[in-house]
Amino acid sequence: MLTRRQTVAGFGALPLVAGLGGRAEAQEVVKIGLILPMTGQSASTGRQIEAAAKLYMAQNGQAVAGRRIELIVRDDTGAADVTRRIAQELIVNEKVAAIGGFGLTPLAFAAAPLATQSKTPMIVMAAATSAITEQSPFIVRTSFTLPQATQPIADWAAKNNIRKVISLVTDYAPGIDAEKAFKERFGRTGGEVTAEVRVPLRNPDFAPFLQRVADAKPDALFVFVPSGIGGQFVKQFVERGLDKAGVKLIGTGDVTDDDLLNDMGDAIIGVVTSHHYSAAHNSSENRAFVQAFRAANPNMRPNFMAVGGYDGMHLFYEALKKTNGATDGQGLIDAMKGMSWVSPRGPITIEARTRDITQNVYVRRVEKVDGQLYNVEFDTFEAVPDPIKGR
Ligand code: VNL
Repeated sequence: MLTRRQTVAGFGALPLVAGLGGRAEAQEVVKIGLILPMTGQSASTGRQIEAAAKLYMAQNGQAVAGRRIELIVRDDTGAADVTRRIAQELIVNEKVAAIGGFGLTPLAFAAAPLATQSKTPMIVMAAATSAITEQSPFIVRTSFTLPQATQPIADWAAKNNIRKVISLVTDYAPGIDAEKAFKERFGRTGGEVTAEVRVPLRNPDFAPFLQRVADAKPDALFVFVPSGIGGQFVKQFVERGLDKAGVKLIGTGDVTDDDLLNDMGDAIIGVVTSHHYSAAHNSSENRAFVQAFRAANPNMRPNFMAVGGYDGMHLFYEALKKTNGATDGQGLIDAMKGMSWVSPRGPITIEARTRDITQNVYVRRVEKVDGQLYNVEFDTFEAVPDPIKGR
């Protein structure tokens, strides 16, 4: 079933082996290197993406366009200098066809110049500051952007009699993106952000900030904290009695991350957030994804990081099919531009101009379903591009 071009690209370099040994040995290896925080504060992001990437390969096979895909996973511990060193090593020594992962914005920024210099496609599967894709023409993104995820919750708040809001975000680029997007969008509808609070990324203590919120008694608290931190935040929110004081908690779905949600306790029920993925998303694609993910990883529920990793692998596989197995960086990136498919999260597109993702953003409420806490979607904003860069 091979086309002539696949035959040339896949087997041409090893004619003797192909002649003697048959298919398996004849397949030239194509490597993709994932750089992820597997330890440290953001370790759950690394675990989720690795599990999803491996699931994708188990389901779709290791052979693409006559080439054998090899996945390399390296731990950057969440430190940008380590990300940069690993990216260099993977590109120069391992000769990977693409790098992927990038658990936090500063880590994506650290690797971007290397992607440009070496013309290596860089698939951002987690980090979500809008400006990331502008750091290199070789960057594509399968996660989301904070402004994209934030606007729907601002609209929901305005429609639900929320007038005065305090925003509380983690003090780095995606938090600033969320803070600005919420204020701008909520302001358009006559709502008011009465205070903007920023907490440190490393080892945050929310208590002093939450005390300020308790004293000010806004209608709602808008929050962005990165994946992995939501549990600590919610615990302190409840300890301060804010859930009972009538301050509604709203935010992007990072705070009610599926990886942690079920351990947050019933105090989290009723919290409304907007995001691009929930493990409870009601589609046949998602039910199959969640079931397979759980079968391969007992005691783990896929979160939005997992779906970013799964789709990132799909993008790489499909691009390699389009190039008939050719791995030059420009060819692969061009193949990725404009690609659309149905992900477990719903329909998505990698915009050709921005290389960023357009996707549905859902408004969800935490509910108990069969004794488990889930983000249950009840409204959909369809095909939302990153609002800063547009289509
Ligand atoms: C980022 C954005 C990281 C959203 C996250 O979790 C997140 C980032 C680690 O761009 O650093 O949920």
